[in-house]
Amino acid sequence: MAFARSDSRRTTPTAEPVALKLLVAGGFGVGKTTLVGAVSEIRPLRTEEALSEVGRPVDDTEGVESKTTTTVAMDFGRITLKDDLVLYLFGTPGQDRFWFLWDELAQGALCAVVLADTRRLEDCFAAVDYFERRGIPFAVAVNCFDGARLHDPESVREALDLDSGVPVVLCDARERESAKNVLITVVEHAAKVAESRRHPAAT
Ligand SMILES: Nc1nc2c(ncn2[C@@H]2O[C@H](COP(=O)(O)OP(=O)(O)O)[C@@H](O)[C@H]2O)c(=O)[nH]1
Ligand SMILES: [Mg+2]
Repeated sequence: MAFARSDSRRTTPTAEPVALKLLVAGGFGVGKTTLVGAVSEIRPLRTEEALSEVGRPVDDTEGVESKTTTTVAMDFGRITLKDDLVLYLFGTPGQDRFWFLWDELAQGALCAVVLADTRRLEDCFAAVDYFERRGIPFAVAVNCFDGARLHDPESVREALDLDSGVPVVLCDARERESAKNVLITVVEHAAKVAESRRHPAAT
């Protein structure tokens, strides 16, 4: 599991925080970069590149027409959830042609957030499938874009054919508190999953 202390030789239980790695995944233009930027305490490292004319036919911007940059490698941010818990956020690249980066990014990840846009729900199928297959605990966060028809979490769960234990929450990726709430939800879920894996009989 992904946790590390800055000095593992330290024996006294001082306030060295546990650092966890969390992935933020989902389709192109769903709000991954926005979410990482909204919660990060450090200036998020972004590797955005202007959408090139070459990429235009494959980068489907329908519904996000104002989007002029795209993440080619990843977003990176950090948030202290509690004094003793720091999350390192890695936004995955949303386009299929960057799939080769996912396995590298997923190394050591405790859990993941799959961002979904109900106008293009199918865009997150691949991410859901990826985390299910690898047994990485995840939550689905529906980014409620203005004008998007509001769906209740249960219908999203049904449409994505999610296990009943997978949290589905609504969020606004631009709002720090909303985005933070998503992160807390998924970390708590991951803790529950880890616990049930340690004690399978108890669940
Ligand atoms: N109205 C609205 N726009 C959003 C929201 N989240 C993201 N956006 C916009 O949608 C576009 C795509 O977001 P971005 O974070 O770059 O998507 P990414 O490709 O998943 O990283 C950007 O222009 C954002 O400003 C939201 O909750 N509401
Ligand atoms: Mg992005």
